[in-house]
Amino acid sequence: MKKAYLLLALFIIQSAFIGSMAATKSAKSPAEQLIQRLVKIQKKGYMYGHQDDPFYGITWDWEKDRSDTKELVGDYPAVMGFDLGGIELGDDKDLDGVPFDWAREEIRKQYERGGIVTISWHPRNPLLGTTAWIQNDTTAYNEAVDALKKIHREDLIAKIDNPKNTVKEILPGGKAYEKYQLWLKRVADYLLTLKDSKGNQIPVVFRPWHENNGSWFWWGQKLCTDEQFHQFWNMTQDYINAVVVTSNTNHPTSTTLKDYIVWSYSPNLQGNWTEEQWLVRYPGDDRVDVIGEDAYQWGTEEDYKSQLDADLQIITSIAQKHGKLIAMTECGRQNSPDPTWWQRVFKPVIEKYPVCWLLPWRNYSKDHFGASKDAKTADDFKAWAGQKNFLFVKDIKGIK
Ligand code: BMA
Repeated sequence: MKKAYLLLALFIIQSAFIGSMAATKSAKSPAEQLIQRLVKIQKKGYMYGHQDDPFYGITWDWEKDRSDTKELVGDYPAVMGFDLGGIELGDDKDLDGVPFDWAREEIRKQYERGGIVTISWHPRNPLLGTTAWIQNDTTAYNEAVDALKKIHREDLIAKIDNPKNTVKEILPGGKAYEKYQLWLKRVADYLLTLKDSKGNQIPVVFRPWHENNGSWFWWGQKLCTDEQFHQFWNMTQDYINAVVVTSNTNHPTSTTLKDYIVWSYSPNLQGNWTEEQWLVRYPGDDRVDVIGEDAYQWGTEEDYKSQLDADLQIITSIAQKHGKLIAMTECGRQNSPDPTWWQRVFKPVIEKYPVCWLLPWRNYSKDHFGASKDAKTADDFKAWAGQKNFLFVKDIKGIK
């Protein structure tokens, strides 16, 4: 009898031990695993990313199974970018015409081929109903104020919604608070539908409130205070993170969206940051895992190179001190006027820093930034893509 009890006790202890090992193993959430994977990938090189890659290119649109990247270099981008602009209103297409159902399918395909998914969001203005871009709103507001002043109706000015108050008005107690909560629900509802073929939630990088050091979006530098920006970021993140994920058979302990989202923070090219300045609106180490920036060449080549270099130096130093990854979250030269741009201008700067990925924006007929056989930069890009440390999806597939 005693021996039987002893055996039973041993069996229980052993099972508990194995059980706890399994628990420790699965205790890493899919988001944490993705971060670990990104760290490993970064040691091998930098990934190519592209916005809206499977939906349209320079000379085609809305055709299935096409990709400007694949048609040029024979492989898909390692990172694919998608946007949620429009989901907040319940639209079925995003602001660039991409059906959300189709995007969901491409997100699944990209995940299942071993690639990485990053999602941005250009929501409308929740106070005014206009676009994410603030310029037209501020112009209209200023014109209305001038007109009212001319007829001496200063009393009415306070009653017009000032676009500069958008962030303030979506915080608790603000006019657009309820509306913004609904918008967050719609974003979370869509994120919850991102499942693999087995029904498991797909981990993604989410990158809201980008380019916030500029003042062209309603969440920009001059449109809210530092304090408001932090409250706004935190409210957005806390809402989404807390949403419960149901079908998670592979990861039973990963029960909310927090476990499936890698948060990315990406201001715009600035050129003269100090670390202290950069950190003022940084959401914090417990809130962000990938820091980066959006850096297009709009001006001269010399300015671009020196600004990019200066920014990457600052960002790299911050990333090293804070244990973060860095990425060029948007980049490129509009409509590729210079056939040698990638390797001559961009690459030498990028290669000085531990960039995990670089993601040129979308390619469509009027406007393009990414690689394509239809761009003047095709040969230059193709040559660069042949370099061992420039990674496309097949190069990262095996890195788990
Ligand atoms: C901008 C432009 C716009 C587009 C937006 C969101 O940079 O490309 O045309 O609507 O990004 O993708």
